[in-house]
Amino acid sequence: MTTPPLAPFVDALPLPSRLVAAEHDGRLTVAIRAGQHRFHRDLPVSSIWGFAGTVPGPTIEAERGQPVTVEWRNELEGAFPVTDTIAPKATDAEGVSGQCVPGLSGGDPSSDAARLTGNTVVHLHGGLTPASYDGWAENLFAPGQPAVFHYPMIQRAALLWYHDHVLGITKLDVYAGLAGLWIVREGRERELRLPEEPPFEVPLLLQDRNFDVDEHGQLTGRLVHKTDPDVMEAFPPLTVVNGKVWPMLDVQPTMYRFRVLNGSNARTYRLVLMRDGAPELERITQIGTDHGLLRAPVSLPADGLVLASAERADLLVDFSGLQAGTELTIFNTAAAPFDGSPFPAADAEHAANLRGLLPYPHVLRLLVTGDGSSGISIPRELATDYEPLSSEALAGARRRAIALVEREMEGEPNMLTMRELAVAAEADSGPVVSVVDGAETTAYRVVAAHFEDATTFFPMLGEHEVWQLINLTGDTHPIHVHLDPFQILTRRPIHYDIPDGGIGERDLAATVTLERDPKDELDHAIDENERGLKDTIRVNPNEIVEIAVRFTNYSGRYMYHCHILEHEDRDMMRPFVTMAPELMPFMT
Ligand SMILES: [Cu+2]
Repeated sequence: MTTPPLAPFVDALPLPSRLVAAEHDGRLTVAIRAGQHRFHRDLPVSSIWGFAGTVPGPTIEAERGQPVTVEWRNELEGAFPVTDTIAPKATDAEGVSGQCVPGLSGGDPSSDAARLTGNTVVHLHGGLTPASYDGWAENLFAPGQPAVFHYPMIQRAALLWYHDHVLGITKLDVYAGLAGLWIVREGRERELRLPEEPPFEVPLLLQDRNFDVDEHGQLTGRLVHKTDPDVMEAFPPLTVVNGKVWPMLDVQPTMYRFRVLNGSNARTYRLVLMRDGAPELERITQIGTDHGLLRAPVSLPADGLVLASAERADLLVDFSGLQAGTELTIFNTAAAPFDGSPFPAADAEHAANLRGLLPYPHVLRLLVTGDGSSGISIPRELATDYEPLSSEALAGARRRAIALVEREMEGEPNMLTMRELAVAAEADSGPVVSVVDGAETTAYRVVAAHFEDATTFFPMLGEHEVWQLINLTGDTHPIHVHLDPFQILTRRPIHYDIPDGGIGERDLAATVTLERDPKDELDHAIDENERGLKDTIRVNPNEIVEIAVRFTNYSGRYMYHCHILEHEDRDMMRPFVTMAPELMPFMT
């Protein structure tokens, strides 16, 4: 399609440095600093902002039940290292999106971004963290201001990640490099004899990046965050794994454990392992998801492993039986913006799609070296500490409904909102959202739309709730709830009608029918690998997803939001306040 601007598979996959909490008595100091990073052998060094000044930041390793205190020491200084721009046109004369090529595509560098001075706040994604330390998006610390956060680590073993969460600029700060992995470990995983630590446990942080070019068209290494008038999310063309563009990893012919996180701003990946032009997904067994182990291992979906922004997968990958010199490659087949559309795994090498903002499907090359074989068998039973919840078991649970809505804006990027719905009273006048489920129709009205609207969700600690996420947009949104994990209950097809002018600044008029649209080609199935403890769930177009949440230990003000960072920053985020039950009589 187009020649890659950089040679794929020439740099070795870097492994982030490890910061093992137990070796520091649970007390860590992480400086947040400007730094220099080389994303590819043939690229000049890039200026970045990173934890410990590195991309990615160090991987923090903690043990379940052993609290960790981190002094996040904001030492950011100097100019903001990313050029933010909106290309004036979505495509060039040949119809190629500016997002698929390096450079600014005629866009002006944003002067607002250039003025950023390093206010930050750190959120541990997936952490069961007291509200004070959860990284509320407005509780910032400027350079020089200390932040000491306590993480109790009373939670299951899982791959978490920490990243900047500043209101309105998370997309820029994370893009600049402010992200790192955090692994919680525990005895159960050791009982199962799962690989722990490199070389056989390999973290893979996937991100996409773009760079500026000089007057000769040569890549400069300067990070570019570019959107366009048609697509408000950044979908940069180059896939970066652990900070390198299209790296390669030597593997022995044995069992590996890949801990995969999609840390991209907006891009969803659908990963397919290929050898000699054919998929070898059967080499991969998924044992865990966002909040750790599944109850039993599962195969990947036939099309490949889908991970939207912030989703994680714990994979066992069996390279045994492969001869030295064998090459395998992981490709991404997901077009952007992602809408759930399928793509056959067998065609993964040919998934490049300029219209789908996927000019290069390459992700990672694996080269088998040496010989040997796997002594590891995959346990049949994994987690024993949770049960799947049924809708029936939750019949009496408090229910909440949220409509995901995109509002077209003239001359500026669209706004996305999570509109919290309440059952309309008889006396209510004005627009309503009618949800038609068979013979039953429920009329709702919007009670909150914007981040700064008053809080309407006050879940009680210890009680299950069912949240209904109703997607009234054309794209898949990965919805993330802070604090405790949840389980997906149902994913149901809908069709909907929004009358002209139905999407107001706050009001919403729509009719949502729980029936498949005849033109809808998605299967709206729940994948086996989603039936675990999740903190981020994909809500596809023409779909209602129901999740069961239960908040446990910590009272306070938290956030839930779309994890497409350009959406989160453009208002697709809302607060909720977890409450101790005995305080409820005092809340009116
Ligand atoms: Cu979104």
